[in-house]
Amino acid sequence: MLATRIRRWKSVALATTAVLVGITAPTLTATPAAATTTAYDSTYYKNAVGKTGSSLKSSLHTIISANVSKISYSAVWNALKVTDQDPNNSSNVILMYSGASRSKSLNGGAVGDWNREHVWAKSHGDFGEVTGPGTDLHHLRPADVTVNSIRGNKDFDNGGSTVSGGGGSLTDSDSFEPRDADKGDVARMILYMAVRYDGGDGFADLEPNEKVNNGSAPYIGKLSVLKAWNEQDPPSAFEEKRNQVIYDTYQHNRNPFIDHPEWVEAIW
Ligand SMILES: [Ca+2]
Ligand SMILES: [Ca+2]
Repeated sequence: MLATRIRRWKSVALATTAVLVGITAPTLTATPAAATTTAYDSTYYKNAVGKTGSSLKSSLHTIISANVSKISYSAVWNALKVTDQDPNNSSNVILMYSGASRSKSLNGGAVGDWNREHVWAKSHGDFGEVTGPGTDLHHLRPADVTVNSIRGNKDFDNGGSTVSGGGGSLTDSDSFEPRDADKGDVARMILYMAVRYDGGDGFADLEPNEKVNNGSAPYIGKLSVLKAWNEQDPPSAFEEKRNQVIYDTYQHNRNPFIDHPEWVEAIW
């Protein structure tokens, strides 16, 4: 609650500034994420607060890997119906990339359905759909079947042509750019995965890099673009709520970059 309250205040302040200087909010000018205080700093994050660099990353890895409940891939369907519920229509979920609101009952594999998008493409590190990174709700989102297929296993970068039904997302032969409202979400999910999976649990050590065309290597690019996206699109109430639901109800771990977006720059 504390984090939400402070961030709402920051959003108001940013919007006011944008109006004063005569530009349209939300601005896409990247400014470093301000340090945030959350209700979890003296508890969940107590061993990480005050650290930077590899020391912070290592502390966060320990924190977010401890006492985690893992769910099966089939259980992901029902979990997403809760974590990604449309705040304005409890029968629907909000889809990644397109931003569309679609009936929860249209989960499946046909055109017009929504399915389970691995934002960290499951081929990058080849973890598939087995319980672990393949079922980690912190990077799984409902997405339109067709848009999900267009994203495929592409790395993230700016540019390309318009994705049909993609809500303003762009793509070219080797990369995908989500619509503006999902840019920060993508960045924080990718960087969560990099901290959570460090090679010690039978899965690959996932890490961001500066490339596209990473293929099946356990990397996702481009880090510099993801860092900019984290700043351009700060955590929303929707993103904070899903982090809380995953923590309270499903996995009992948090995405530190939703709570503390400034930790992206502190590590990378
Ligand atoms: Ca967002
Ligand atoms: Ca890693």
